[in-house]
Amino acid sequence: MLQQDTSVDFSGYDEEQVRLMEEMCILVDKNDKAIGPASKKTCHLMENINTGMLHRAFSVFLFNSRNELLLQQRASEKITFPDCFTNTCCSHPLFTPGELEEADQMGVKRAAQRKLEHELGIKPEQVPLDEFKFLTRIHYVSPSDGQWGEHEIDYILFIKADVDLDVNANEVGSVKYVSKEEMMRIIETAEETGTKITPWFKLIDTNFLYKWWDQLDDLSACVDTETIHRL
Ligand code: DMA
Ligand code: MN
Repeated sequence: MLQQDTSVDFSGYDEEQVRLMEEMCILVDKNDKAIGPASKKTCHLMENINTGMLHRAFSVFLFNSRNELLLQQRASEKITFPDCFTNTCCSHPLFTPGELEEADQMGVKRAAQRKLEHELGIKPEQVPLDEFKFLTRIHYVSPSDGQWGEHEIDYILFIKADVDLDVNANEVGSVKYVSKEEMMRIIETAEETGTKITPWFKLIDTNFLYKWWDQLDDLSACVDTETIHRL
């Protein structure tokens, strides 16, 4: 099952994004038990995903004090799902002691804080670790193109914070705050407007987003730390 990549032709891809493919992600089993490290490249090759390889990820949804969601459009440089619109920030906890920590989902919260700064320039003090609300986990698989794809257990983190942005153009093409009604409209009209949406964001939108959005000021009823939703 722990099949490694042999040779991958990275010609034509962005040099910085190719470098980030060397990051060490956390392989997990279907119950989200950590079973070892593997490079981001290894984890995202369809040839490995097709054998069942699965890794841990997170998706942050950041809302401002007007309850608007910060959307991002992924940069054209991204190797998976370029130019797609998605939630505020997504990535992977790394195979390090700090980001492997499972108590209170501290590992994924640390990774979220790290990537909000890397992708969007948000300073850690504007998104304190104890302000992240872990809601639940989803397990999904989705090809990106022929060679690359996702197969993840994705931790959903909500945070309410008014933040200053300094967008990293290698990661993010554009950003936009949207109200719930604007979000629904973007999704409804995506086909006619040619707006590409990431598969995980579509799944979360369809299954959970609006009921959670209605309870932003008290999310306690939305927390489900036990279930891994297979979508
Ligand atoms: C991976 O996101 C995580 C999910 C939930 C799809 P990504 O491709 O944006 O990761 P990274 O920013 O590390 O490239
Ligand atoms: Mn992934």
